[in-house]
Amino acid sequence: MSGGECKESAPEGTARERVWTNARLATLDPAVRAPYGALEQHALAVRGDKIAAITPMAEFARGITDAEIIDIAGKWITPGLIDCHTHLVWGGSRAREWEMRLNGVSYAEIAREGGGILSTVRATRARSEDELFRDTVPRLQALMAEGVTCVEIKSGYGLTEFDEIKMLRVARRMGKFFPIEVSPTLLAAHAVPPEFAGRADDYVGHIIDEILPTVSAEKLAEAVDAFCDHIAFSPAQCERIFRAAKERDLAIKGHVEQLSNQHGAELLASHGAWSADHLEYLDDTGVQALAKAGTVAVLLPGAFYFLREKQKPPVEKLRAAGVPMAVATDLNPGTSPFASIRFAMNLACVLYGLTPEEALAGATREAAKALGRGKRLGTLSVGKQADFLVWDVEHPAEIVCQLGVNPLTERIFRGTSCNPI
Ligand code: DI6
Ligand code: FE
Repeated sequence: MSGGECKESAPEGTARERVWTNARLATLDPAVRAPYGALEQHALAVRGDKIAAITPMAEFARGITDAEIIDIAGKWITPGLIDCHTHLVWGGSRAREWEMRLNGVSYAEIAREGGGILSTVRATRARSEDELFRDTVPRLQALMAEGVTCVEIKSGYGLTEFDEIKMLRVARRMGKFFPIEVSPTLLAAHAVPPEFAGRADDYVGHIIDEILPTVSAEKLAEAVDAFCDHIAFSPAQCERIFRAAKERDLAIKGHVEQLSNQHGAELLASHGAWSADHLEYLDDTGVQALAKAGTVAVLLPGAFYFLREKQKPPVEKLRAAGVPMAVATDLNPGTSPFASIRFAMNLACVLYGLTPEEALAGATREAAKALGRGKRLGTLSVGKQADFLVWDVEHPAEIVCQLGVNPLTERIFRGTSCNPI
C-alpha cells in the first residue's frame, strides 16, 4: 500500500522557490474580476507550503531568480479540490440492498431485514480499526487521484463511544499517512442505535455526556454534525447536541431538510454553523436565515440522484440571496456510493442547474468556507496554502464536463508535488 508519492521537500526556510510558469490560473478568487477568476499567461510561485507570488509572465521574465522553474506550457491550474461532506469510513457493502430496491422490494421490507444505515453500523462495529483503515484507503485514493487535497470525514456508523472513536481514529490516520488534509466530524447523531431503540432522547444524552467529552478531550473531531429529519433526530434533540458541541468549542453543521422541512437550517444558522447540508426541502425563511448567518449551503446531488428524489434544493433562491453554495460527494454506502468529486460537480450542474464555474467554486472556495478554512484554502491567492492542481484541459469547464478521463497532470499539496496514488 502506498502512502502517496511526494517529492522531497526542503526544510522550512531553506526551500528554493518553485515557479510554475506559462500557466493559466483559475484562481476562483473573487478579487479577480473574470470568470473563474482567470489569469492567462501567469507564473505561480511557491515558497515552503505557501503561494508566494502570482505574476504576469511578462513581468516574471524580467525578474529572473534562482527559482526552480516548471514550465506548464499553457495548462490550467486550479486550487486543490475540497470534498467537504463525506462518510468515507465504513465497513461492508449495501450493493445487495440497492439491487433489492431495484427489484421492487420496499424500504420497509429492507429495514425489516436489517438493511439501511443500521446494516452499515453492524458491519462497521465488526471491523477493527486496522481493517476499517484498509477498507477506507481505496476510496481516499480515488478522491486524491482526481485532485482532492482536503477532505471532511464523518463518523456515524459506530454509534457507541468505542466505535465512533474508532472511526475518528481511522479518519485521523488518513491525514497522517496520505498527503491530504482531513477535517474530522463527529456524527454520533446519525441514527438511533439498536441499544437505544425507542429512546432517542436517552441516546442524545449519552452523546452529550459520554461520547462528546472524550472526542473533545482527545481532539478527535473539529466539528459536530446531526441528522435532523423525521426518520432521525428532532430539531430539539439536535439543538441539545449543538449547544453541547459549542460549549466545547467544536464547530457545528447538520444534515437538514433532506427528506422533509424541519427548519434545521434555521436552527443551524441561529447557532452560527459552518454549513447546512442537503437542503432539498429548504424554504424561503431557511434561505434568508443562511444568508444572514453566512452559513454555507452544501449541495449533495449524489444522494438526490441515487435515491431518485424529485424535490430539488432552491438553487436560484440561494444564489439570489448570496448564500455560498458548496458541492460535495456525501460519499457513503447507502445513498451516495460515489468516490468522485468531479461526478458530484457534474451532477450539481446537470440536476441542480449550477454553472460549471459555480460547481468548481463549490468544490474549492465555498467548500473551504464550509470547513472553516476560507482564509487558508480554496483559492489561488498569495499567502494561501499551496494546494493546487495542474490540468491538461483547454478550459476549466472541462474538469466538470467530461468524466472517465482524468486530465489531472500534477497534484501539489502544501507546496510539494504528490503523485495522487
Ligand atoms: N443522509 C444520507 O443521505 C446519509 N446519511 C444521512 O444522514 C445516508 C447514509 C446511509 O444510508 O448509510
Ligand atoms: Fe451525509
